[in-house]
Amino acid sequence: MQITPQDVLIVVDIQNDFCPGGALAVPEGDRVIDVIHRVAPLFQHVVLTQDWHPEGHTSFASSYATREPFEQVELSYGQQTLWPDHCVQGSKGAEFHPALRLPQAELILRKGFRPHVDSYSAFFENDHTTPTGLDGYLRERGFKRVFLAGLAYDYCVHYSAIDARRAGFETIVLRDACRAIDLKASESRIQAEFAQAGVVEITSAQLSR
Ligand code: VGL
Ligand code: ZN
Repeated sequence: MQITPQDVLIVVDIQNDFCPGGALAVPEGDRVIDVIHRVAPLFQHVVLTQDWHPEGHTSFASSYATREPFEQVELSYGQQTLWPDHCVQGSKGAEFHPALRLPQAELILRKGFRPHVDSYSAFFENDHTTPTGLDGYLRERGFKRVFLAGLAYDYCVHYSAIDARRAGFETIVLRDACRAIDLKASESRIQAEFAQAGVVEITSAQLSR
């Protein structure tokens, strides 16, 4: 697949807390970094996302007296999984992994900063109505295709891909440049959803300039 100037690579949440040793570590999360470094030079445009929660965020189990991480709660906008405290604004865990080197990135899109709404998708928060502004940005920049890489495959990458497609972008997930929090539970369901939505999955080796 040949990269054009109307393509953008969106690198999702390569932050310390999502990598081994972090508060919400994705198994082998740091392994995507080399893959991303290999493909990024093919792209003329790169955007980063950063999960960016205030302390006491509504998605943190610690914000509730009687809840544990990975339980579900019912919030005003529907079911929400509770997580260990992670990616707290200004913390070490919220910083990009120190090995990540993409100084050419043109935008760092922060999400999840509203105290009472979580945001898996880089386009819409979990209430499915509050936009992050990314759609408008990409549209105004004239991009037609969105390529996604990063963490976590089953959350932020998954929901960002579905929303990118819904927003009208051709959407391609670089499968080997992603890792999941819980792949067993989710991989076949996500792949069916991608197929249904028209999101394409490829491996990074299929890219060329
Ligand atoms: C994410 C869980 C909680 C993600 C963010 O970026 O995939 N997952 N916050
Ligand atoms: Zn989060």
